Amino acid sequence: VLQRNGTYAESKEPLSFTVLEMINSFLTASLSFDITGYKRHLSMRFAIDEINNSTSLLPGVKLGYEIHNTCNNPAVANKPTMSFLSKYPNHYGVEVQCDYTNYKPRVVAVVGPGNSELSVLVARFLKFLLIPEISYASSSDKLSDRQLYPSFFRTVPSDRIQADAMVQLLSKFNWNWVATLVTDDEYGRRALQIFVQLALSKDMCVAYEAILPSDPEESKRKEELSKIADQLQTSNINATVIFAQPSSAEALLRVVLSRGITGKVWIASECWATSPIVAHIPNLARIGTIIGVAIKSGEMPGFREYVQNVVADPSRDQTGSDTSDGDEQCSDCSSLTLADFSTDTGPARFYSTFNTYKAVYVIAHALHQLLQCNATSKWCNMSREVYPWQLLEEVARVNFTINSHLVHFSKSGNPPTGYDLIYWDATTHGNHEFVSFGSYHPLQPQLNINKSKIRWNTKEGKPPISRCTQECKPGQKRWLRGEHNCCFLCEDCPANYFQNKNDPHECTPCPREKWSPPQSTTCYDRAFEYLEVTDTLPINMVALTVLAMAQMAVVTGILAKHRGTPAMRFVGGFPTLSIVLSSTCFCSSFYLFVIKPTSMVCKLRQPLFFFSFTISLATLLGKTLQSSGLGWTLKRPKLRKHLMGLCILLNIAIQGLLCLVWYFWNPPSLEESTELEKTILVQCRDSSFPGYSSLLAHDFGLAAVCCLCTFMGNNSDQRNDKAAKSISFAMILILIIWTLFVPTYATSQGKFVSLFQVFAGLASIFAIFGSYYYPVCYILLFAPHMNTDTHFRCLPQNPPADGKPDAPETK
Ligand SMILES: *[C@@H]1O[C@H](CO)[C@@H](O)[C@H](O)[C@H]1NC(C)=O
Ligand SMILES: *[C@@H]1O[C@H](CO)[C@@H](O)[C@H](O)[C@H]1NC(C)=O
Ligand SMILES: *[C@@H]1O[C@H](CO)[C@@H](O)[C@H](O)[C@H]1NC(C)=O
Ligand SMILES: *[C@@H]1O[C@H](CO)[C@@H](O)[C@H](O)[C@H]1NC(C)=O
Ligand SMILES: CC(=O)N[C@H]1CO[C@H](CO)[C@@H](O)[C@@H]1O
Repeated sequence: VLQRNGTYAESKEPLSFTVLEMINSFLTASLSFDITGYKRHLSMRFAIDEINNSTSLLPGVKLGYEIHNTCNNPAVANKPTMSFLSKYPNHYGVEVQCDYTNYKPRVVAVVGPGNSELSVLVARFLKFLLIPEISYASSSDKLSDRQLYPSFFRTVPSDRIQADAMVQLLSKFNWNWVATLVTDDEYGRRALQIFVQLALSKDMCVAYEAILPSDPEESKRKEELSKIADQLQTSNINATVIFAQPSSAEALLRVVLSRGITGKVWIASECWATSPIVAHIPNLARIGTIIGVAIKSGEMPGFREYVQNVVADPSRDQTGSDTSDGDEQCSDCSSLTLADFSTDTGPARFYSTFNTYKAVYVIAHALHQLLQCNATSKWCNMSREVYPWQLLEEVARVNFTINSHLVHFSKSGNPPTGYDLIYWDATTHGNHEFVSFGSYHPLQPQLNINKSKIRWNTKEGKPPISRCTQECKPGQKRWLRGEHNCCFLCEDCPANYFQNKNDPHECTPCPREKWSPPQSTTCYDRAFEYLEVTDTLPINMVALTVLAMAQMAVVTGILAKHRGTPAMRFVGGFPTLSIVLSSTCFCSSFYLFVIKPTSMVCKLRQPLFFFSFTISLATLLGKTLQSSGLGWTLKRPKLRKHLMGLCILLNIAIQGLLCLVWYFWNPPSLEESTELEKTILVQCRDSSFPGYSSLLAHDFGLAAVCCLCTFMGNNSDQRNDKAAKSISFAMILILIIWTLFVPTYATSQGKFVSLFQVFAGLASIFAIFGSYYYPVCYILLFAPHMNTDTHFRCLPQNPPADGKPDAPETK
C-alpha cells in the first residue's frame, strides 16, 4: 500500500515520511493471516491520522507512509529497504557521492520491523544514511550496540532487561533449578545467552536448555519436541522459561499437554506472553501455571471505533491505494470481521499495537522539533530541508508523554519501559484471561508483585518448588555437590566462625575481639576479663598476705626482744634479717599478681617474686651449709665465714642470668587471649621456656639441695639437728607445695591462674616461718627454761676471729 506525501501535502514543501511495517499475513510456517500484524498496521494508520488531524503537533504538516510486508523473510525485507535509500520511488540504487550530508533519500524515517533478525538486517542498510529506524517489537540485546546500529531505536525494552525481570521473578518464588527453551533464531539464542549468564550470577542453575526445533517437516518437529518434553519430565524440573515465538511455544505446549505433564510452572517471554494462539489451546491449564512478562502497554482512546469503522467498510481501507507499482494487496484484510478483533480482551488488548503507535509519535515529535513548529502560532518552518541525520539527532532527544506514558531513549536507544507480570487465569470457557500480578521497571531494583493474585494449578494450590536442594539454615555453609551451584549439602559453621550472606560457601572467622556460637550468622563482642583487686579471691589473697606480713613482724619483734639469748644465736642475726627483708619483698610482689595486669606489671612481677624467694632459700641453704657437716668439712674458715653471703650472691647471679636470657629471648608480656568463649582474657603471658620454668626450676633445685644438705649434715654430724630438722621440714613443705603447684598451674586457664602462684608463695612463707621460727618463738615465750645452749647446740652466727669453731664437740 503506497501513499505518497504529495497527495496530502498542504505545504509547498513536500514532506516525506515512510514507515516500514510488518504484516505477518504470510507466515512462513502456517501461511496463515496474522491478525497481530494487521492490528499494528491499523494502529500506525490511526496514529498518522491523529497527527494529521492535530493542530498542535506538526500543525499544517501532513505525513505520508508506505507499508511493506516482510513475510518474516530477510530476502523479502531487503527489497523495500534498498528502495528507501534511493531518491526516487521504485528505484533501488544510491547515486555515488563523496559527501552524503545533503543527500535526501525518499524516506526520512522507518518504523519496524518487529523481528530482531530483520531489524539487524534493515539497520545495517539504514545506518549508511543515518535514517532513524524505530522498531516496535525487536528486543534483541544485540541492537543496543551503538557502534553497529547507530540509527536504531525501539519502543520495547531489550531482552537483557527481560532476562533480568525473569531472573528476579524466579528468585521471588525461590526457583533456582530451571529449564530454558528458546526458539532457533536471533531472539532465542541471544536471550538464552543473556539469561543463563544472569541466572548464574544470581546463583541459579539452568539445569536443562534446549533449542526448539524449527524443522519445516511436521512429524520430525513433533518427534524432537517429544524428546524435549520427556527430558523436562524426567529431570524433575518444575519451572521452565520459554523464550519463543508464539508458534513455537504453541507447538511445544501442545506436545507437553499430550504427554500428560502436570503441575509445573511455565514462564513466558514477552513474545508469547499474551499470544492468543497459545491461550486458545484447549485444556492448557492442565500443564500447570503459566506466568509471563508482557511489555507495558497503554490505552489508545478512539482506536476501537477506528477499527470498527475500518471493518465496517473494508473498501474504505483500500481507497487511495496505489498498486500500480506492483506492491501486493492485502487480500485477507477485506474479509475481516469485528469478531476477529474481539478475541483479545483484558489489559493485554493493545500490547503490541501501542508500541507501534508510540513509534509513530516519536517520529512526529522529532520532526516537530526539527521544523521548529510552534503549537500556539500553528506554524512550522516549511522551507527547511529535512535530512535523515538531522532527524536522527532529534529522535535521540525526544522526551514527551503520550497517554500518560513517558517516551524518551537511553544512549543505546532503549526506552524507559518495563514489563507487566501476568498470570494466565483459565476462564470457564477454556480460554485464558491475562491477570497482571505485578510489574517490573528497569530503573527500580525490585519487582513489585502480589503473589496472592495467582491461582496455582497444582494439587495443593501452592506454588511448586523447583530447587535442586533445600536452602541451608542460617549459619550453615554449602558444600557443593557436583557441577551446579544449586546442589549442595549443608554444614554448620563452627564456633567463632560465622556465615556471611555474601559468601554462602565459606564460614568466615570472627575478628579477634568477637566471638560466635556454632551455626551463627553474626559475631558478638567479647567482654574483657581480667583480675581486679576488688574481686573476692584477690581480696582474700591480699588479706592472707597481710596476715603473713603481720606474723613476720610479730616474729621479728619477739626475736629482737630476746636478742643475745642462745635461741637468738640459733636463728638470729644476718640470716633472719635477710629472710625477713626478702620475705617482705616477696609478699609485696604478690600485689602485682592480684591487680589488673598491665605490660609493666607483667614485666616486673616475676623477677620480683623469684629474686626475693631465691634470697630466702639461698639464705637457708647458706645457713644449712654453714651449720651442717658439709660446711664444717670446708677447712677454710674464711670461706666458711662468708659462705652464706657467697651462697646468696651466687644464686642471685644464677637467677639474674636466667632472667636476662628470659627477657632477651621472650620476655613476659601482656596478652589478650581469646581462648575462652565470649571473653577476651587480659593476662600476663609468662613464656615458660626458657624463662618461667628455669627460674622455677632453680628455686626448686635450691630447696631440694637445701633439704638434701640437712640430711647429709645429719649423717656426718649429730649436732645442729634442731636447725637442720626445722630447715628440712620447711624445705620438704616447699617442695611439696611447688610440686603440687606445677601441674595445677600448667593445666589451668582463666584470670585466676596467677593467684595459684600467690598461694604457693604464701604457703612457702608460712612453711619457712612455721617450721623455722615458730618453735623458737614458742620456746622464747612459753618455755624460757629451754632457752639454753644445751637445747640449741648451735653454732654461733659469727665465728670467733681465730676461725676456731666455738661450739666444742663435747657440748
Ligand atoms: C481526523 O479528522 C477527521 C475530520 O476532522 C475525523 O473524521 C477523523 O476521525 C479524525 N481522525 C482521527 C484519527 O482523529
Ligand atoms: C523529560 O522531561 C521532563 C520534564 O518535562 C524531565 O523532568 C525529564 O528529566 C526529561 N527526561 C529526560 C531523559 O531528559
Ligand atoms: C494482592 O491481591 C489480593 C487479591 O487480589 C488483594 O486482596 C490484596 O489486597 C493485594 N495486596 C496488595 C498489597 O496489593
Ligand atoms: C517438583 O515438584 C515435585 C512435586 O511437587 C517435587 O516432588 C519435586 O521435588 C520438585 N522438583 C524440584 C527440582 O524441586
Ligand atoms: C496518510 C494519512 O492518513 N493522512 C491523513 C492526514 O489527515 C487527513 C485529514 O486531515 C486524512 O484525511 C488523511 O487520511
